[in-house]
Amino acid sequence: MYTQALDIPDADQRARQAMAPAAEAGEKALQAQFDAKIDADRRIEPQDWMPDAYRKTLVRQISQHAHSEVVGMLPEGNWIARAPSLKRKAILLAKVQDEGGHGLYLYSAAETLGVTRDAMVDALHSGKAKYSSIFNYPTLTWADVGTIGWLVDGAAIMNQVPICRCSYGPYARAMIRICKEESFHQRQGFDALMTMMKGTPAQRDMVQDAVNRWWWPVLAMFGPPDTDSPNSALGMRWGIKRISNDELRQKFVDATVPQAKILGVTVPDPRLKWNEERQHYDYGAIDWNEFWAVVNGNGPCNKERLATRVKAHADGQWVRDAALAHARKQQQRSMKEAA
Ligand code: BYC
Repeated sequence: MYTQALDIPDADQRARQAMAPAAEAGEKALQAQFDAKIDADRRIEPQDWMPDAYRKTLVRQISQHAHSEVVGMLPEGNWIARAPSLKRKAILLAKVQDEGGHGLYLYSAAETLGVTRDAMVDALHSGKAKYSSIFNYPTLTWADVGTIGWLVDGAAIMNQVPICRCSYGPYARAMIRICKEESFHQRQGFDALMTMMKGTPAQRDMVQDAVNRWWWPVLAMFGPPDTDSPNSALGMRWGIKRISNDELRQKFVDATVPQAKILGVTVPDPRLKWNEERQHYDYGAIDWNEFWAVVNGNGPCNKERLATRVKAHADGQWVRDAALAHARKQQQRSMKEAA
């Protein structure tokens, strides 16, 4: 489950073997050009030369991100048939469909780096690839659906808006549309919870219970503390990551606590307190043992999520086969017409 070093073609290595010394000088020049572009905050595009480690880091992050969107459809998808009204059902259907779309843009962005979609999907299904820890928690009541929108999508926006300025063009462009849709997702979650908070005591309890269960996993979702984040230094140097895990977590807490007050829910952290000196909220300790257990496949729903995903892929095989057969027929027909 642990590392996600996908076997993408090492084009630079092959080229080096063929033309050793001359190529080395050429590569130094290419590296200098690449560094200058990064320093000038210009975009790297698929046709540009890039160091192999930059390519691999992007494939790792973008494919994990794509998997998170696709697996992220499952916890909420469970509630489509049980939504409390036609309006809520239509909203939830649209949201889950959006997440599928995000996965597709992101797989496409990763494909521009030379990895195939089949390889990425295989890595997810075999348990080799990571996806966000947050989707391994259960959705026990309707309030969980609203809480995912409010907190999980709220966290996603905080993390993803800076990626719109990522140095890799296709990833940055995909993120612009994704972030617009995430804003709608966050708003619909807040709205669903607000409606419940204006309802019966039982509905309010349900919201509080969901917030109690999701708060800490959402804080952990931003990734390990900066001091334990092995990928941050290069991610920052290359302009892939613009704001650190801890800074984003702090921004999220600062933005979300006032929203909790408006909603009328309590944040389940006795150590949460405004710090006048720092001009930020202080918050309690995150359980990093739980986070790593979940990332390592031992969360409450990891096995169920992966099994559901694998089954959905296998069940859809006939659709992919039919689409390919149709495309082949169309191609043959147009070749006949052209002959
Ligand atoms: N879960 O060195 P670090 C969404 C891994 S979609 C699992 O800080 P990096 C949504 C990390 O991969 C949410 N693993 O890494 C969708 C690394 O392992 P590897 C997904 C995690 O890359 C549908 C190791 O821990 N968002 O919100 O610098 C509905 C060390 O971490 C997690 C994205 O993917 C985690 N939470 O920073 C609703 C955004 N955190 O790969 C909502 C794009 C860390 O070395 N990704 N790890 O084996 C990123 O911004 C960054 O990749 C991260 C991690 C901040 C997640």
